[in-house]
Amino acid sequence: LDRIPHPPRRLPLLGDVLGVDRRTPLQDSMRLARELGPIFRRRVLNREFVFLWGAKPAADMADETRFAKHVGLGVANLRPVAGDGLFTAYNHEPNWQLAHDVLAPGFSREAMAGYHTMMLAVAGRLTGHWDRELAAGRTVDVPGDMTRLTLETIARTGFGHDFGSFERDRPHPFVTAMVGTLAHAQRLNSLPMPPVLQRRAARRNAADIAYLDDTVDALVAARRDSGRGEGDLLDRMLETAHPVTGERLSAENVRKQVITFLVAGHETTSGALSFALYYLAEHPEIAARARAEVDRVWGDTPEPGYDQVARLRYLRRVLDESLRLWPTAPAFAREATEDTVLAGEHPMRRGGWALVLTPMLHRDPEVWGEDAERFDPDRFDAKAVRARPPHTFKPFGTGARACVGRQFALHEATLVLGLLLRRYELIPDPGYRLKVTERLTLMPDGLRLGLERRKAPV
Ligand code: MNH
Repeated sequence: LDRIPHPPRRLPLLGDVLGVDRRTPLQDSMRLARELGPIFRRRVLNREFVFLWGAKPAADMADETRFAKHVGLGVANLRPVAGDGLFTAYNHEPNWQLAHDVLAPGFSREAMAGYHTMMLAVAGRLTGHWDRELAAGRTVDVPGDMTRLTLETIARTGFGHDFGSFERDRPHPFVTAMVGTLAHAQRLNSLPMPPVLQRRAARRNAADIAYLDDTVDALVAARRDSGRGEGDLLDRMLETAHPVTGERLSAENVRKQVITFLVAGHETTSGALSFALYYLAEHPEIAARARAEVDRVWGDTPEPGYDQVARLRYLRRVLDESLRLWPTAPAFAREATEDTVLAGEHPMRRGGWALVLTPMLHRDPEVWGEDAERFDPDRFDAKAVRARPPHTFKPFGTGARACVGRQFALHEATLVLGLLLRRYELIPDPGYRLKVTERLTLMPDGLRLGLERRKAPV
């Protein structure tokens, strides 16, 4: 550990807290990464954390025979919210394997094709809303509207539920409570707060969790009363027995899974869509190329089919490139499952762990070149991808505990970006400078875009 660099001015007791801001732990770590190099440590109070982002150590940590997911920091802080749900479960908890085996088929190709029509219906509510904003001469609230969209999408496809987000001016209380718990989990890792504030925050957090639990309990009770839904995730959670053991998810675990999917299933996708729209508006030539592809692949069909989304190759690269620069779940933790040496250099004890800083891994100049900060979707054309070493692009984490919702998120986001490009020209606000807010996930703060209806196609 001693050989790993840390910030030069370390305070007694408090640790490495100079120049850090409770609201931007990730961007502070990115700054430190640039100063200290591919592997470094930070101390907060008496706790020492190792961060890494160099392509070599990060790729080594992807080795599933020596490393596994570590439930720590932000993820561990979410245990009171999401319990032993898929995202926050410890590797050894039996409910992880059980829920994984029962729920993974909910993300198969067939299942996804079934969600497609529901995704289209929700996207129609977004364009309806944007048409009205445009008619009223207003700009649109990108992160707010993307959050409405992705929450309604996961609620509908997962649980047959409608939060009415587009009919509300303010976010649904479920979103407010969820954002509250995420921000709380993030604050717990950073600078200590005075006890009075700590107690107040803990009370608020308990109330937020109670609200999430109550909302979900009502949703589940309604389903139990009404019988089967449309073959969605909730049906799966309530009815499917494990293919081998015959075991089912307990009622308490179902509650934690529903919360997990409602939270994990929308916040990150909303950020990914928002960043992609930011870059598309900033780069009209890239937007024009993506739009031409949509016109070519979709023609004038009013409703693109499931397969027509996967064929938007260039638009997918736009999305990948956005997730490269701003992976909206910006870090994941890995622990050694045996005594080992990381990247041939750093001895690690079994159970020792480190945080992989994805936005910096995605900017390592040795992999991405000296212009790594530049937005360029062609980095993801097939030839460039083949030329890169493995494990250098990790927006969805790695290994057995990687994101189960990956295809879901990519399908939803590509579909929606295609629909928006086909319908509107995006007009950036010349005064806007990208500002990233953090609440465990990332979001472009205050991004508003002007719209113009396209004249020619649909
Ligand atoms: Mn998702 C795990 C990123 C969309 C449900 N997700 C992860 C991890 C990352 C991640 C990173 C691994 C975290 C870790 O190692 O600790 N997820 C994303 C991103 C998007 C996303 C960047 C969108 C873009 N995720 C979604 C969607 C869903 C979802 C959509 C559900 C519909 N994610 C999950 C679940 C897990 C997860 C559940 C935990 C999987 C497991 O551990 O078995």
